[in-house]
Amino acid sequence: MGRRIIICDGAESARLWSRIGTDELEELTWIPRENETRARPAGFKILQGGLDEDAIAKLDPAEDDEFALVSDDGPWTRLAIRKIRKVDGDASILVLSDGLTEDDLPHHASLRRTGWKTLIRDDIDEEFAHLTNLQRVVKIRELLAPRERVGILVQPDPDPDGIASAYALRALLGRKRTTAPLISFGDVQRPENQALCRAIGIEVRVITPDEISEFDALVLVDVQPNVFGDNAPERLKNVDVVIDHHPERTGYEATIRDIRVSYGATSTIFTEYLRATNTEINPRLATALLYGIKSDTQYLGRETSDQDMKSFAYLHASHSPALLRRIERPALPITGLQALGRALSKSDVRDGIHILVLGRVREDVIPQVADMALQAEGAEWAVAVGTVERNLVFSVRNVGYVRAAGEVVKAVVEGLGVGGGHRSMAKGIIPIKAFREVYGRADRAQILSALYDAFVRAIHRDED
Ligand SMILES: [Mn+2]
Repeated sequence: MGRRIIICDGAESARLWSRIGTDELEELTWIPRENETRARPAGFKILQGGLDEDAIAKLDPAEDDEFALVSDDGPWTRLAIRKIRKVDGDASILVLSDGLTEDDLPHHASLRRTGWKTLIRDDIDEEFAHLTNLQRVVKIRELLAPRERVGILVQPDPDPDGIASAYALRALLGRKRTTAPLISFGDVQRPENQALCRAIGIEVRVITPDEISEFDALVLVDVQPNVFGDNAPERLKNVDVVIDHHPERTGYEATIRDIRVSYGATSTIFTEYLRATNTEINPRLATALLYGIKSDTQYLGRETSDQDMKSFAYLHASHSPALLRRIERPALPITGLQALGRALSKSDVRDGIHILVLGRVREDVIPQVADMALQAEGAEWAVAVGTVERNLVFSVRNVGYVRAAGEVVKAVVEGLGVGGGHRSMAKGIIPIKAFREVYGRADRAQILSALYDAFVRAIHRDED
């Protein structure tokens, strides 16, 4: 590695440089301004002969050496660049100046300019943001420390953002499941979310509204009391802490509330809390929060803030890819894979639609098969159908640049069942009885052809 030849214009520039700390690779020189002859900054040598090619040549710059010029003086800097170029026509030069812009400098291919303010301002703002978060956590800890049992309440059938946030809160409070259980009025339903709970070792305790009085403190994460409806227990009208990113609601009291509507995920708020307090984020916690942000923002898609991006990047460095894979691709039962094998042997892609009819399977197999089916060559739409209890349950995926999956599924189930979803993924349920009434039989061949026709119609509706 080459040296860095630092040339400072006057003692003040040199002192600024020494304040950021010097590196042993750096050759520190300065050129005194008038009346500065005795004020030698520590570690700096005078560039003997001043701004002159002979003086620069004496530094004996090698090919991989780099120069930095520190000055706010236009003529000084332009002269310095000219002299350096005389010694080395394609020298690399960094100009550090708050007073000069690119327009003040001659064109030189290997030249960059930046200023102290540019380098420091954002970091200062970030430090203040950390300080605000630190203060928040201090208040929350103060409030909850004397309480014996803290209930961390998430929404019924909590999503990854809620689960990860609750897990992070417990880490922040330094508590265990006995003194800070994760509670909900409804169990975790989706297989990925169950996999998340297993992976990080968190248990969601389903409680009845009456049981809420067992807790000495109540913290709501990723939810506000209003979603529990008018019949919610009285205790929910006055809670201790609310930390959320959904639009702020009224009609309840909270001693501390931290609601950040511009954030894509509550997990982002908790990542900031953890960073501000220098709390260790182990791979499990990092993975949970990363997955919380990823799923709430649909992989940093719509409604993602800068803060979500920053937290995601921060967590990415310490998350466990193996653990994330286990959450996102929960284990499939062998019977599910065998059903997939049978379905694949009868499948093809027609008009960009790939349908796999699985027969009777565990419900969580269906969305995973749909994900996989979209990988078939030529497929723009993938549909996986399974029989679960007395229903046909199907998951739909598309490539994203076609009609929204949610709309298509609504059209497919119209008059037969229920369904809906997002732009690129959706789910539908048709009772087998209703299917039979319309199509006569409910065998594989009939399901395949009926769904194929229904999807073609729904996808191309109002096209002509
Ligand atoms: Mn959320």
